[in-house]
Amino acid sequence: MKLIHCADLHLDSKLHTHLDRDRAKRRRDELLNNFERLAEYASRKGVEAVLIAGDLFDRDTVSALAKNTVLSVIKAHPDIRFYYLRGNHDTGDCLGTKESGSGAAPANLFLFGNRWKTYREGEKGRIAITGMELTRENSAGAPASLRTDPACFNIVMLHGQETGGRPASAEGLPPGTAYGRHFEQTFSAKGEKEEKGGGYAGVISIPALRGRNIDYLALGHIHACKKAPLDSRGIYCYPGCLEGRGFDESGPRGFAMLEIDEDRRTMTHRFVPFAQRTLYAVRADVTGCMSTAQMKDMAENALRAAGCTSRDMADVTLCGELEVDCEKDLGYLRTVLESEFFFARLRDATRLCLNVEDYLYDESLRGEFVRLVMADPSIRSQDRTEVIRCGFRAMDGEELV
Ligand SMILES: [Mn+2]
Repeated sequence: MKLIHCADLHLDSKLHTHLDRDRAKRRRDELLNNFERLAEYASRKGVEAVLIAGDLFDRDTVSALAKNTVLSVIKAHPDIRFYYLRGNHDTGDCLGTKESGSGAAPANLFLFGNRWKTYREGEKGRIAITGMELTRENSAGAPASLRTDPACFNIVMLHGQETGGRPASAEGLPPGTAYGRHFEQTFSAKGEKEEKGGGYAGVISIPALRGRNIDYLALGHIHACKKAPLDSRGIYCYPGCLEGRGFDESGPRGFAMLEIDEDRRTMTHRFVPFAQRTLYAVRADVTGCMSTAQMKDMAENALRAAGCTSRDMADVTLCGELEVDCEKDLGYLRTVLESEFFFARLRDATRLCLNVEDYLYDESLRGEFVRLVMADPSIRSQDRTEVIRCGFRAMDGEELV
């Protein structure tokens, strides 16, 4: 039996941080459309169940468009069961299925509550999907109250921050996937956002979930993909968000595809990149470049090497050392990159270098200027390179930027 495990779709995110109004709306629509694409992909591949491990929506008040679209996608795929466990961002009745008069939830939508609930899947009913929505009250006691049948293939769904787990294994993850130190950084950046945007984010103790017959712990909350061993029987996985929203979510994004053999209680598990646009944060070393044109080549090469295409979003930081008399126009470079990608951001972290010896015996105006600046006690030594750069620009008739 094939299943998809996704999480953190954050539908209806505002997305105003980097994007202007029109592009933010377009990205919001793309995020929503992803859910439709996901269901169609599932249908095409013969997937029978889709696990949504929380934060399907970015907040409790969901637009009518998002709510209606999600419900109609679920109804349009009656052959797929959708298991939706809410996270810390979508704690309310986001789909409105509990309101009176709004019609019952679709028959193929299965929800969870603040106590463990188990659904049976598979031809023989031997795949058990168990989940609990964590709250301040139930979080600590959740592992101890979990009951599983050791004869089943046990999937357990939870949304929250893991503690006490092992480092991620690189196996099965796409190149560039964050784990280890970078992964932690990704989370702490995200953690701050969760504080502002979401409600209580549960804590999931990995050690407390060992030895509980779990074959697959399907988690949500951390936006970078992570897969690691749980115990001798099972693994745990955060599939990451389905589509990156900010540059702290750069790199491939998607979901986990599971194929379970019910009789043998075995599983294959792989990451499927699925984002419509990917965010790429690259550093381009422009050491030795003497012109904007050369820096543009370096920036484009760095983006191309990372896999960035014109559909994607680029964040370029120029780094390295530049000669003080090089020609560098960030405004032009930014305009070029903006025209090449859906979104581009450019930052300058280069350092200027100046070889005074090159000018010691230079009989030009530049040589005389360098010698004057170097000998002037009123100019602080750390400002000299910048003063010389400005002087050179003035001599070339360029604007002083
Ligand atoms: Mn969350």
